[in-house]
Amino acid sequence: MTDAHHLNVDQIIAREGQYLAHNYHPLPVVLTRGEGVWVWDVEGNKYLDFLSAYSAVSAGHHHPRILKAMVDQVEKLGVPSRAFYTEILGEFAEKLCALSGMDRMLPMNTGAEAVETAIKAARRWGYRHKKIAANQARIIVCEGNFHGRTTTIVGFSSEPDYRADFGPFAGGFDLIPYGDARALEAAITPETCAFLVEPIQGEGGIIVPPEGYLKQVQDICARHNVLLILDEIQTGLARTGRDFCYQYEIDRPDGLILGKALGGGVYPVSAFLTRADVMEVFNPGSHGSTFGGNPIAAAIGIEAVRLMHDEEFSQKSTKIGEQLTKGLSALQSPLIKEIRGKGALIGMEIYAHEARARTVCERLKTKGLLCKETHETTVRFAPPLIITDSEIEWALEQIADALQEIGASHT
Ligand code: IF1
Repeated sequence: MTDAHHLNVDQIIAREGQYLAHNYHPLPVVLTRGEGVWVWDVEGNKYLDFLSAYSAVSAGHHHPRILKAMVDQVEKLGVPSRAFYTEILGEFAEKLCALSGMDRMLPMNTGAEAVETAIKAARRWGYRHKKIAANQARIIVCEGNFHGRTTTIVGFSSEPDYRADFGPFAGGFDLIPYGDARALEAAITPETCAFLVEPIQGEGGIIVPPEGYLKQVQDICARHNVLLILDEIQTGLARTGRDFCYQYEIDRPDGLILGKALGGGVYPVSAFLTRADVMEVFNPGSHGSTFGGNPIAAAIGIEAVRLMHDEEFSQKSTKIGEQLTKGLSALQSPLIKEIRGKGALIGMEIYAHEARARTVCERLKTKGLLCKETHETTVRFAPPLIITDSEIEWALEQIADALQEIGASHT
């Protein structure tokens, strides 16, 4: 067993290759420290984090208020399990319900667990309130969806790579095109209990639906007594310029799924929130999690929400989005097919015949900017919401140079 301090980058990467599953294809950089919007690799190179761990690090790395909340709590009480009450979990639940307008919250850890919780709640509500025949409940989802990696969830993914040879899958899901409200109405049957959808598809490529889509699907769901459940694991908590992305169009959904930034960039914290009549389907013993709702998670979640308001992350996110979109559009690069997104969740689509998004990310890494491709042609930009204007300007310069160099290498 070799101590990491005596291995060089290649040896560290090789060791991951030898002892870990190859379920990721990371950029060839070995990170060792993070502070605010900056991260450092083991060779001392500094990088601007333009991915924020897929929006989990909205508050930046190592935010002092998050760290203090975490340490203060863990020094008092860490993980007593839900076999007992704690004073802080109720405070966390009350805060999230007040923030979202939902009645009740069920705390979990990862996003996928909160999505699975929502699926269980919707189905049981379907049987016990909508009187759907036993085991016939159906949930409508969208092509291009990403809701996590469990076998239930990948069972309704439209992405072959996420599903291949992981079957047999749970049934009861119907796929419709994203952004098409009419397709939703056409797909609803008496057995439909819920419509599960992302307000903006993240992994799908930062796909923003047509204006008014959420309002339309909310009206359709209400008319057909179908629960509108929004997965805001990536779009939530100020990432798109509002506390929740749905607030651009509607008051509140019937169900809301949160994760990522709820954990302050240091801890897995997720939650499913919904109406009282839906959440009451859970009785003691019907659902749970060893770590779900532990005091450390609650303390971090409370501070993450406080921080979001105190540091005006939604306003910052809007400004970041405006500056980034304006700057990227001004590049007038022949490689850029489209710039899309909302707030600080931006996708830059590259013409497939010009370059792969991965090539752009690899070139940006050499310039000290870290971001990640999604699929072949989209580069995802999601910087921490504490980033400054000048840091964004610096990032835009690196992006301009990278696109210029890649373009030039073609001629
Ligand atoms: C990976 C990206 C992927 C999510 C939404 C649920 C989950 C996610 C909208 C599940 C998680 C992560 C997972 C990670 C990469 C990243 C991701 F879109 F954010 F980039 F994959 F699509 N709903 N997204 O985005 O939450 O269980 O991971 O906590 O799996 O590669 P989780």
